[in-house]
Amino acid sequence: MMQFFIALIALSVVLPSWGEEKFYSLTVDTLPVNFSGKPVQAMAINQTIPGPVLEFTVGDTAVITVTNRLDSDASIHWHGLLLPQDQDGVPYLTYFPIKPGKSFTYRFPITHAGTYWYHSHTNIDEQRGQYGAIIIHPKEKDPRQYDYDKVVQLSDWTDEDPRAVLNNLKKSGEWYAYKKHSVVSLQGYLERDKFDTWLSNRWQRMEGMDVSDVGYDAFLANGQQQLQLLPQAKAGEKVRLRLINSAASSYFSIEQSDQPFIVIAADGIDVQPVKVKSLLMGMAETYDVIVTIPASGAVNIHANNIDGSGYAAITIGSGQAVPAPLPSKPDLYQAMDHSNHSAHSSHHTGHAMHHQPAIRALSYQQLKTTSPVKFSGPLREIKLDLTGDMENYNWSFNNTILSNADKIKINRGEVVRMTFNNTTMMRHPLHLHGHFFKVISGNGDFDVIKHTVDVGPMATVTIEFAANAEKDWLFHCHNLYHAKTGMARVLRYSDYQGNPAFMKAKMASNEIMDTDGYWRTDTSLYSDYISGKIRYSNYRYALEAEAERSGWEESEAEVAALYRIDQWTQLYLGSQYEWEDSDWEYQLGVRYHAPFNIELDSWLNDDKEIHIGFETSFQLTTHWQLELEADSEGEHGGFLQWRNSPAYAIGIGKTDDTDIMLGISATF
Ligand SMILES: [Cu+2]
Repeated sequence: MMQFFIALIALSVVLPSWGEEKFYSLTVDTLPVNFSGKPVQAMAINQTIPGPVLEFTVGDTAVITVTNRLDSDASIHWHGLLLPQDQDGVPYLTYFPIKPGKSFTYRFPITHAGTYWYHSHTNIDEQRGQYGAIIIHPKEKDPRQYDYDKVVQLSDWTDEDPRAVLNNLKKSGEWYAYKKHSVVSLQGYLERDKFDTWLSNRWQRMEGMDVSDVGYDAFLANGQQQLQLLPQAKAGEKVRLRLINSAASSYFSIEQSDQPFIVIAADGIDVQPVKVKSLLMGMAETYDVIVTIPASGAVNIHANNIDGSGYAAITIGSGQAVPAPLPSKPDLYQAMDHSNHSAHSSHHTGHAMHHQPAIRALSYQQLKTTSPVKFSGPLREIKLDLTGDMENYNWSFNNTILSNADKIKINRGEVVRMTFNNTTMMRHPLHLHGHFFKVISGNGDFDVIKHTVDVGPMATVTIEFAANAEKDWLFHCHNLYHAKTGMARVLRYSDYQGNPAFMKAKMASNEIMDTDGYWRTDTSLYSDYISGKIRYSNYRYALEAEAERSGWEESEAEVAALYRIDQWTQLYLGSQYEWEDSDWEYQLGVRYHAPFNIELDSWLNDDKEIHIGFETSFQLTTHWQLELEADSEGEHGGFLQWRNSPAYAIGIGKTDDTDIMLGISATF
């Protein structure tokens, strides 16, 4: 803890460089990998995934040269380290990205001990393999007893290009439901005798619970699905595991069926030892735990993705280990009652405990610092709603994406209290660069100190930190797909003017922006009906072009420009051409995603009449979907489709102009 105070004090003045220089050289390059049976090009650091473990001792000066051998920009951020702002490694905020073929040498003092990590902060490249661990040893020998010290760095792997993953999520937040086996259907509700829950969830415009976004091909511990550690370890020996969740969008529950874990540090900072059965780890969190090798000679640990889609296995020692629990499928058929907190696994919400609990899953409330930490200074309060939805796959704070938001101004010397109110059904691990904060959890001066905090569905979490640095620091959700679509803010020390050259360079770069547009194309080919629709949209605007030929005599084409007012409402200006009357009609309309998941469309034509249409679909079973549409001009249709992927379906359908017909549809 003392080192931590020294770090805080050191950072309040301009950081001096001192101590022994410790050199590392990191090269970012492509690497052919095969994690799932499919050969893919990854992006690796020094040709390994994860990259090398960097070790330092408090008092060292880190001198790290990063060379970029990719044909795109690179950057490395030192996650959890307190360091001078221009060494933080966030492109266009703290420095310029490292261009292809170029190098950048970081140089910063190592001021606090613990388990940390480093990763790319460019686009979603971290997902491709650009991460590694950092161990910082205290100056004096660690008084805690253990025989071995090992890093276990967890991650998620997809064979798809992460940019394609993001584009798919933009087509539909449910794009990966088939891959994750998490399709929620009416049949599922009925089987659970929950028809009323289906009704009320649909009324709230939700089909079911969302636990995760992406469908992954593998979950890795130190780059392996089955990690074997320390075959030489003997029964009774103690292993310090430095667990790091470097996944891009996966929460892991760390579980075993043997001896409990003893947690000794969270996010690098020592805590009073606490025995737990399991730990929930949000992206970017780290925990140091002591594991004792049981009499069998081996222990088996699973990092289970909380969406139930898979796990990474870690076996320590040699012998017949008791198998760790397999991932359990979350209940996706819960009522989306926003006041019903008990419906969600709340590992982290700190309700005050009145009696010592049995050994259970870790909560922040169970974590206490080893010595009291007090911040003093004028209080600044910042309230952020965590906002977003799977429907449009937009994520933000206070319904405003990073590029549209003002910087959050703070003054040096203040105590900054941030309150997060999660209005979504997803967990968000929020990370603040350059500062540690207290998670207010009922332990007063002993509240746990962290750099990343998990905020559960519909939960409220408060943090406090001492504003003792300078310039700009990023604050963002560590779900990389959420951060990239806008769930981020810049905290600015009010005496800093910013560097306009950063923004100029960013606009000229190929950095993914939260204002970027994404494509979606839908086509249907039925025996008596053909349609094609192409859509280009960003967080606010959309352009659509659609052509339809029904019954081989009625053809129409439509173009529209849409403006999103809020999550549910879009205004549009459109033009429609009908071959029958061979004329163009202009339309001014509103689309509203109404309760019960009904798409309402109301528009005014040149005929000065108001027209109304509706469209809805029902996921009847895992594979069968029913789509219905009708409008006030008498057009109507229904399609019953079978699908086993978000991209393709076969079906039967009928419109007012056709007989019953067969066909296929595709989305890409
Ligand atoms: Cu998030």
